[in-house]
Amino acid sequence: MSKIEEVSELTIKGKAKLIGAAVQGALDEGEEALKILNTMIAAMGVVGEKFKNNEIFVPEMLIAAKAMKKGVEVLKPHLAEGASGSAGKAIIGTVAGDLHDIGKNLVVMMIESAGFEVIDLGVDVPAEKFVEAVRENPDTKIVGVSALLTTTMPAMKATVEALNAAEFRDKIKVMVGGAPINAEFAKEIGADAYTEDAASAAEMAKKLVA
Ligand code: B1M
Repeated sequence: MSKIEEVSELTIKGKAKLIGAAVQGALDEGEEALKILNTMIAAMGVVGEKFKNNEIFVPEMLIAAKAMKKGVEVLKPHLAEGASGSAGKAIIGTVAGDLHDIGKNLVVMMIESAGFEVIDLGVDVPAEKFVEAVRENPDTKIVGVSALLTTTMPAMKATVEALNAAEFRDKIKVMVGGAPINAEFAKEIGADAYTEDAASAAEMAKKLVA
């Protein structure tokens, strides 16, 4: 089995203690960091399918997520350059009722690497907290909102609506993303941009503040 296949298997099985060495091994074998990351994302897709088919349950999803986080820690220096903060300030969080943070963390990492200073509000963030965070940081240029559940899409709508109603709206750009979100939904709720993945979120953030 190649190291990259091992990374996939260890993610699916949730082997957090072993995955770091496998990721390092894949890097040492010359695999691209982005390919290793995409392998882990695909493995999480397998985990999601298994959950959907009742082959595994929430605890197994959780340990797979822990393994992926460990793997990403090893990859991080190879994916993201040092943050400079020179591109401006970005505030990012996962909406109220939603605890998924792996995708959001990748967005944070890539946007930091694109030169932004990022304030990460974490998960389960109420709409008002996004608004307050911008008020506390009036130099904010980008607000990124993530949602992973169809059931938390209304919370994303409420968050974007709260931001749209705030006095600072013309000073920020609102970006949204996450597996159930698409460009049409983003437009419908009044966000400025939707992107499919973390790398394109960073590209878009740069474009929006240019
Ligand atoms: Co959850 N979960 N989960 N889960 N979970 C999904 C999302 C699900 C699709 C699994 C399935 O059924 N196939 C399903 C949602 C179904 C739906 O909504 N229709 C689901 C469910 C149902 C649930 C619970 C309700 C299960 C339950 O309790 N019965 C529950 C909800 C808890 C809650 O949030 N209130 C739950 C819980 C969990 C865990 C806590 C156990 C764990 C999360 C741990 C964590 O994040 N710390 C978990 C996991 C791991 C998953 C799967 C398996 C993996 C998610 C993931 O990290 N993917 C997931 C299945 C799947 O995704 N295929 C699943 C990898 C990650 C890199 O991708 O987050 O999509 P993603 O991020 C991408 C893009 O979406 C994008 O960029 C990233 C890639 O570059 N992106 C943005 C994300 N945010 C962005 C923001 C942007 C731009 C792009 O701009 C701001």
